[in-house]
Amino acid sequence: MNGKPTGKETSGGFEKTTGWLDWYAGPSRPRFRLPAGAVDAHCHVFGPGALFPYAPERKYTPCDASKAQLFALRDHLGFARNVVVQATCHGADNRAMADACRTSGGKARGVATVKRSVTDGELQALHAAGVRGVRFNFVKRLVDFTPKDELLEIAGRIKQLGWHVVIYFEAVDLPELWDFFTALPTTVVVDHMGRPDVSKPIDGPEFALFLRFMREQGNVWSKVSCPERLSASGPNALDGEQAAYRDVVPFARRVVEEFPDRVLWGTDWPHPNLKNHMPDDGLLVDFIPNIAVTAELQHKLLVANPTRLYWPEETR
Ligand code: 0GY
Repeated sequence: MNGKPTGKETSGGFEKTTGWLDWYAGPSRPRFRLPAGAVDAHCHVFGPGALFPYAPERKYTPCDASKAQLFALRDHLGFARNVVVQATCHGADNRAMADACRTSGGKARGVATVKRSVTDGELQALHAAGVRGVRFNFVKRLVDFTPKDELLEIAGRIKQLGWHVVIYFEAVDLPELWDFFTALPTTVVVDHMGRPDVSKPIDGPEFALFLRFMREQGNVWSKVSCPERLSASGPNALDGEQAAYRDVVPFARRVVEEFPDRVLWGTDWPHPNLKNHMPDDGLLVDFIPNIAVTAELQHKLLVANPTRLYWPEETR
């Protein structure tokens, strides 16, 4: 990519949501050298709409972001592999995500969205493509409610395949969702630390509940991703001492240091639903050493943990 805004015009008759920023086409080369085998464990592909149409029930229409563009970003940043997470704009139509995994030469695994009506054969086909998890989304601006008994039934079925459940929710909703989350029978991966409000104190009740959730539930992991989504202070470092997205640093660092074996990191490219600031993915990579401050923590976050979850056959 490197400055060439190729393929960003949404095609296939879909017009992208107004105000939505295009992803950053010329990311810098990170100063932080990722360890060998590093995995970008949270990213998406969007369409292209002409090939893989967006879901009728979607709440936003993104700009196209193809697998070729994702793989170019992977190589540019220095990641070895990707975990491609089904985004809500594709609903439960996993074709774009599965195609990216299937054609990645073993360099991508995926997380799908499925309905109760999914057949065992369809689950097997997703497994063969590289899918290792399902995503349950509770962010109200993104999805309509799916009954919890349907989700529990799906969780029970995908457990048989050795998959896990990825959950996405806002911090204020954790109390209401607690009983459901703690009933899930698989490994559970939380997107973006359960979206803490980083303007609130790190020792306040909201984030304390999230830490308690991870502490009490040994099967719960967290992505310490998306500073650009959570930050109010933004990408500009104040001076040489203070990092970009500095208000997110203590939250992410706390999670990494308390649960070093249950954390993952991802770019979240192509950054859906950002209207004020579109991050430079190279600078996002440079954020990592602020939250994982030793080589050992960085290796767990970027290599050992995602490999254990998504390529378990390599760690047996
Ligand atoms: C993310 C975050 C968002 C969107 C989605 O599937 C999605 O549409 O996850 C968001 O808008 O916060 O992780 O991509």
